[in-house]
Amino acid sequence: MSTIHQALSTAAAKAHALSGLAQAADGPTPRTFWMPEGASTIAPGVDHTLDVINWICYFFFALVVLLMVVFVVKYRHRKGERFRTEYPHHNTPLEVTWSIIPTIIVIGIFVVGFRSYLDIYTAPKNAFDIKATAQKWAWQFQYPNGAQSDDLYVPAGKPVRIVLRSSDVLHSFYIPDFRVKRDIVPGRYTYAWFQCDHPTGMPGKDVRDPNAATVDLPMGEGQRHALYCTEYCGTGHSKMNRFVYVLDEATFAQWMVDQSQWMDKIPEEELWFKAGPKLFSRCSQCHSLDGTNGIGPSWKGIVDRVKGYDFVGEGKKYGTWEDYVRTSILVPGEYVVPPYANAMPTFKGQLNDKAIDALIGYMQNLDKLDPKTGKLLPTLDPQTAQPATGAAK
Ligand code: HEC
Ligand SMILES: [Cu+2]
Repeated sequence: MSTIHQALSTAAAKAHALSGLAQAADGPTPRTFWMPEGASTIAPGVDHTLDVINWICYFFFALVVLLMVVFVVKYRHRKGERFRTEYPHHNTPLEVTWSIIPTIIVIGIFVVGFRSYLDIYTAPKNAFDIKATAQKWAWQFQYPNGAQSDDLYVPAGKPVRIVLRSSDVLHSFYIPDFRVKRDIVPGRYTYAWFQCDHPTGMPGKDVRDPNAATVDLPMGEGQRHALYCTEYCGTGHSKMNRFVYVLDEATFAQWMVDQSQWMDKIPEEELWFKAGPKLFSRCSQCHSLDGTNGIGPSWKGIVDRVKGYDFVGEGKKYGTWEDYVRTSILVPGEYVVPPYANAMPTFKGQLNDKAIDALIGYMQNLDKLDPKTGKLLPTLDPQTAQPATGAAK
């Protein structure tokens, strides 16, 4: 299998190089009428297959329409004529021709398609593994050193294998610019792999245009790649939109280290406003701060509400309200707040004690946060969370 694969992919690479379809060394293949830009090593093969099939279709479309017009004119009914020709029943040479030629074409399509298929489905052995967990309605990416992120960050110039799992329903992992799409089935691991040789740089920096001031380039404008969930069978999959950032190897290594330690550098008492808003972005699809109830209850007034539960308090099931909140995050099904469904995913293994402390502090300080964005109020000093200059303490 692997030798066939190697032989075929070498052949494919040679064919692409010869036909000028090889990925340009200086950047992704540009966007075409049919396809977004092609930023992975398999993109040229996929696009080539599509082109071949398209051109065959154009050819036969033109042929059929042309013959139709010619026949309509040539064999049209003329006055006083009953039949212009004998009605033909059978024509062996013609039938053999229209069976053999399409068969050859279809086999050709199969060969071209199978070649890219093998490229797409067989991850190289030295691939860099990143775990992706899909859940209603978010992605969580985990890196070998324990770092986690909501957007996908990958190293440039080496194969990356994404190990996909779902913690609830079917999802589908899709990066159009990489021509990568794979379904995610609960209770099963699936893989997707790609290699992108062109760094996009960190968010907010565009390596291809260092002078570009804006972070929010429109999709397909080159700075970053869109990542979607394409399992459109529930209400929220269409909101699982994220970005892929491709970093050169040194930047990526540094990013992974920083990302795994981002909370360690923040002092305990500053966690709620320095880490809280970022952590809350993982809860905000379901919980609001402004009193609107969504998939889950709003956090407005959560501390008082929770303290009022009859199983919270000294000597009761949860000794303190913090205990209850902590359990809600790690074992959400243990107490399901009526009238809500048991729809919250567990964050066990994803949020450590420090992160949970940050969220508890966050809930205690909701009056200092913008209820719409979940960020610290702009009137407060971002370093101390105290009213900015001059205000009395
Ligand atoms: C997919 C939606 C969803 C996400 C994401 C989510 N939750 Fe929830 N959450 C719910 C639902 C639904 C409930 C109510 C049912 C229950 O108690 O399980 C709930 C309940 C809670 C409760 C109990 C509230 C109460 O009034 O008793 C806490 C605390 C909580 N969530 C914290 C979090 C935190 C912290 C995060 C982010 C790290 C988060 N949730 C992310 C859906 C979600
Ligand atoms: Cu999904």
